[in-house]
Amino acid sequence: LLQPEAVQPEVWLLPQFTSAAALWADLCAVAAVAPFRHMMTRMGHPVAAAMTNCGALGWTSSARGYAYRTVDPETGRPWPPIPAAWLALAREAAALAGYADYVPDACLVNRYAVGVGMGRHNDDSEQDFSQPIVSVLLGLPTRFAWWGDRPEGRGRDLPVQDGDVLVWGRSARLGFHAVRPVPPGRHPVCGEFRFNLTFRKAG
Ligand code: MD3
Ligand code: FE
Repeated sequence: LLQPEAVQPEVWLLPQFTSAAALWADLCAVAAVAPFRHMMTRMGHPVAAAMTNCGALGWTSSARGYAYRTVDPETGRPWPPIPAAWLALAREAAALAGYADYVPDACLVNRYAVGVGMGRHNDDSEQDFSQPIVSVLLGLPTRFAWWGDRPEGRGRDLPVQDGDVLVWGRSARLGFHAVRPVPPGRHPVCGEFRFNLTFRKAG
């Protein structure tokens, strides 16, 4: 359990806490029920990362804006449940970072092809900012960028790789962050992709 120097207090990195190999079967099962798709932004552009969800609530974006939904708008069915092993992993990581009895109700699964990243933003669509976000990094390595409360300048980079887990909350919960474009490569399990599982208490 580390607090990387590049980022602010209340950001915890658990290097090599899991692996894509350990979570891959569950990832395929989730994607079989709720396929990856490129959601639309309010501005009418497709989001570069492909996304799906599991859990009671799923994060969605459309021309009408962002929303957590109980039903997958693509299939008309509820999102699949969070796999038991994923929930245990997220709860264990949160506990190590000082959050007892973390109960996420949403898991956003992002899939990035080589060259794809995510622009600067903060995660503010949730109801309860007292609960942390747990992020599980799978597949190709990349760099996260972190600004904290003030989104100015280029931000500071944090290299991340398969199996790393990041927990952030409290004073860091509304911090601005981004994902740098994924460098070319091939991961033995994920191929030419990186995946990110983001656990939240959304409702
Ligand atoms: C915390 N997802 O879905 S967490 C998101 O790679 C999102 O898909 C990221 O941002 C992804 O809203 C993973 C974002 C993140 C990035 C850098 C950080 C959190 C950070 C740096 C320090 C602390
Ligand atoms: Fe985010």
